Amino acid sequence: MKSIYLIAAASLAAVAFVGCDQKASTAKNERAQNAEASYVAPGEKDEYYLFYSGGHSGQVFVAGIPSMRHISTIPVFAPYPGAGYGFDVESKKLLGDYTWGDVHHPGLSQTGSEYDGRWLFVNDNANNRVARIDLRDFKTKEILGPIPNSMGNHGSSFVTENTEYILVATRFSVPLPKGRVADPNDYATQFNGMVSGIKVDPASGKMSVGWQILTPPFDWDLGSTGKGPSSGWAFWTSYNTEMAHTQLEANASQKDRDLAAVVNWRAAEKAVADGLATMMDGVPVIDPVKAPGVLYFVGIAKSPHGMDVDPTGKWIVAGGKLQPTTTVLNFEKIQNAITQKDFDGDFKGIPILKHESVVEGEVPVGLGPLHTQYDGLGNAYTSLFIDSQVAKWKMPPWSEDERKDLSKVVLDKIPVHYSIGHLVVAGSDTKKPYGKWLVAMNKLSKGRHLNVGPSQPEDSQLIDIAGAKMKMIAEAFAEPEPHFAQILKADKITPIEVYPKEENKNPNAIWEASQAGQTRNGTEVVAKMIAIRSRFVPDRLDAQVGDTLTVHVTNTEQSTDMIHGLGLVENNLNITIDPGETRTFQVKLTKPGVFPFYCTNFCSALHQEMQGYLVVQEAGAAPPPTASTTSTGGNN
Ligand code: RUQ
Ligand code: CUA
Repeated sequence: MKSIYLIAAASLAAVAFVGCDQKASTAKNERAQNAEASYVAPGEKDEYYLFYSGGHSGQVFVAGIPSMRHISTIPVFAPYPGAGYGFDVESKKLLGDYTWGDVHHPGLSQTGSEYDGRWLFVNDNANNRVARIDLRDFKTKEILGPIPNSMGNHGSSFVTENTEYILVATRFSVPLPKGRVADPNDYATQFNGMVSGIKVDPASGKMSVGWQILTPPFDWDLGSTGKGPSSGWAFWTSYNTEMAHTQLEANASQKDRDLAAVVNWRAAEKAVADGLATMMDGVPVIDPVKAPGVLYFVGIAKSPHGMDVDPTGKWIVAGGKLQPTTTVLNFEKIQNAITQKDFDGDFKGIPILKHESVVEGEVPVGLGPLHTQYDGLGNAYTSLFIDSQVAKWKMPPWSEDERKDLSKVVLDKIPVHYSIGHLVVAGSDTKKPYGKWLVAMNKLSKGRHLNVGPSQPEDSQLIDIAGAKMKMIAEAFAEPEPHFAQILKADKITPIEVYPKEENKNPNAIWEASQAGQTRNGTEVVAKMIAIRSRFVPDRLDAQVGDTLTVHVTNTEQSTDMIHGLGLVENNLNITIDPGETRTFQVKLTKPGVFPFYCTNFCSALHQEMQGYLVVQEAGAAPPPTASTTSTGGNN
């Protein structure tokens, strides 16, 4: 959530008021019913996965719906010793020089505008990256970035209808290419934003920067991709059409409308193919003034935030956080305005579609509308940050009567606790939402959980949207800091439980104790090790100060949940190795001594006995033995 101080100030009184109210959110007679609705009995399983972003924790959290139990943490942009992430060679390489990220908007891969259960993409607002998590094993497989010519990757990760691209837009504008310095006083002429198409290989999921579209220095906010009639298009809101570079809370809120971007990403692809792009930092960059048809603007309600395409692909809804309405754009009208050149002038050469010609209506949903989700039954659900409510309203087509007074299409409101940011309806961004459940992700949730000191726990709430009236069902803690989430039906995927031995193509994998041991080449000491219940083979390593020790550990188990860890005392190292997996760690040895290593992941009754020693002699000591296999393999 961006700092929206104006709103925060305006809402402070209301928040303080409800904050003192200790009453439950549900009536007493409903509680048993509600408890049952979210109850997943011991031994039973949830029906949906909830993947929610971990904000500045840099991680992704997985919960079950309807129980709302947190069931897993997927480390992405930050080390996580619990999964041994960020300590072994492979995951260190993924993280590069960074130890944190700011995860905002997870996006599930799609085929034909439906979730295909292959990957989850997440953005890093802080270090301009996109990561790909494989849903086969729930692990981060790739981190792309920092993306060239791109600063503040907030407006992503928006997946196109067949996962052709992850579309991303910049939150911050800077002088480009990166590294060029210009005076912020020359913001309007020297700074630029960018929309990028991150290409996804359909077979492997591998990402690469496909092309970029140069934009004026607005702060691009949230976006959404088209489908059906709007196939091939994408939409982003912006704030700071004023092009302010100081005190944005006031200076970027001057105009009554801000400009949203209407992007034809297929036209962008074509512009590059037609040679209309110029290379900048290795990426073909399109100047939309020289490639007409790629980018249009349209004015929408002041300081907007969310921009969400509905399941039919006909309507695009923007939330105007400083205006109590959502703006509903009609894609058919957008097409007509483009063909008829029905423009309201231009901004730096980019045509502005005439607002009146493309807007279907502005729905008075309440104060501080941020994000909109859909149930696929013609209803929209908008989070109201200031009102701390979710508003349910009817999507077009509207009757004559409703058009005259759009307050009539607002069907229901439910209080949430408290200031809601994002909300998610199961499958909302697909052509066939699952509906049924809505999760509200709230901020400033003071007093909702046991008092744990100044860091007040955040809060998410499960709302039943199956009936005419929304029903508050359950509440759960959300790790900081949830922004957006995706809900996937559990039966859409079948994650593996072990890595099949025959799939392990790691050249350093070993499966027999007889292959285990260490070798030395100058100051390079390389060991191949087996981890199996409940021993390491070898369980003694020998080296000396100044050596670089590389250890390839293979967990030769093929049974579910037989994970081993390897923590090396006083060397800041902990890896975990899943069944059938080979992981490599490397340490530069700087101090002499005998350093125990031990299994950090409980694996058996003799887990505690799973340990060994690294003997590090002083530099120049008599060369240590080259191999020291002390026991043979096999199960206990
Ligand atoms: S933003 S709510 Cu990325 Cu809406 Cu935070
Ligand atoms: Cu292996 Cu604990």
